[in-house]
Amino acid sequence: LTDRTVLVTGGLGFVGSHLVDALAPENDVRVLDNCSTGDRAYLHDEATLIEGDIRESADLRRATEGVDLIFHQAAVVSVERSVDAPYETNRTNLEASLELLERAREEDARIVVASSAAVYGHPSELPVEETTPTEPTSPYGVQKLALDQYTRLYHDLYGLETVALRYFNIYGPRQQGPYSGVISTFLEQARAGEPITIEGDGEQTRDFVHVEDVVRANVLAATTDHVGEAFNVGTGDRTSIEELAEVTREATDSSSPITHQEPRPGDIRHSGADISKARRLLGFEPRMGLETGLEKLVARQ
Ligand code: UD2
Repeated sequence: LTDRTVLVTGGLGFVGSHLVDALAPENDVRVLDNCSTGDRAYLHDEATLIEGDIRESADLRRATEGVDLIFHQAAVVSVERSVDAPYETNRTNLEASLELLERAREEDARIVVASSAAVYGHPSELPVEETTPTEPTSPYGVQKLALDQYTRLYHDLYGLETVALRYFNIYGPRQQGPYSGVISTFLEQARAGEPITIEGDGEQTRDFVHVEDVVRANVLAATTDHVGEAFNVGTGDRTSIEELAEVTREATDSSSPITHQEPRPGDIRHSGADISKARRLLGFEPRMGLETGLEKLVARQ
């Protein structure tokens, strides 16, 4: 991908900042971020920061003027937060996102949006295909599903080049904060010698995908002919939370005890992607297995 005028919303965040790092050397990259959970230190020195909020029309307009490609990564990325505040999180995750789709339509820009495995809720089959019924169990999942469907609709109704990427459980450097995902939580606990807190019996499973693989999926989505589509972005492998706790303890040489707490209300039991569609149509192939990914993560901090 070269010589494009690109907007990355949430470009100071976990996925967004890695995406900006990949694009900034060869493209004209703008970042729209409200610096709430993102970090200015992650801004690539060839990228331009527009400090603003996707919920503000004027900020959206400023950020999208003249762009030909948009990666929409800004969101309130938390299932729990959405359960506490469905209306407030909807403003960002759906309403502002819909306005961004409108702006993409005005600019005739391709838009790649971050959807989520949360759209499937408790999946009715495993691994999950894109055609598996969607029945989210949280406001977050409903918001992402509506965005995902609007993304397709903007292609079908208006001919806009759109792609939705249904992220499974992403991990990697720069994932931080109270809602940051189990891998970064376990790593922090193991390093601090504090108990590693498994919620429930630990037999629940997830498909953990490294952020570098997610970045590559986004770049492929930016050039694919298969627009108006949604793709699962995972690895196809599932790991239990119990196993994750043990592997993390070993990788960090930690003596932290592994403890069990109450399960998370409404927690999804098993989640795993069938990535054949992304393989076939995008040419997506995950490169980083969980053990290598964890070792890299441990080594760099
Ligand atoms: C959901 C989505 C994911 C992404 C994310 C955004 C699914 C299957 N996944 O992730 O795609 O959108 O939301 O937030 O819907 N856990 C512990 N101990 C801890 C922390 C977590 O045992 O200290 C467990 C937790 O109960 C769950 C698993 O680890 O069973 C994963 O939790 P998570 O918060 O990392 O992500 P998850 O699956 O809710």
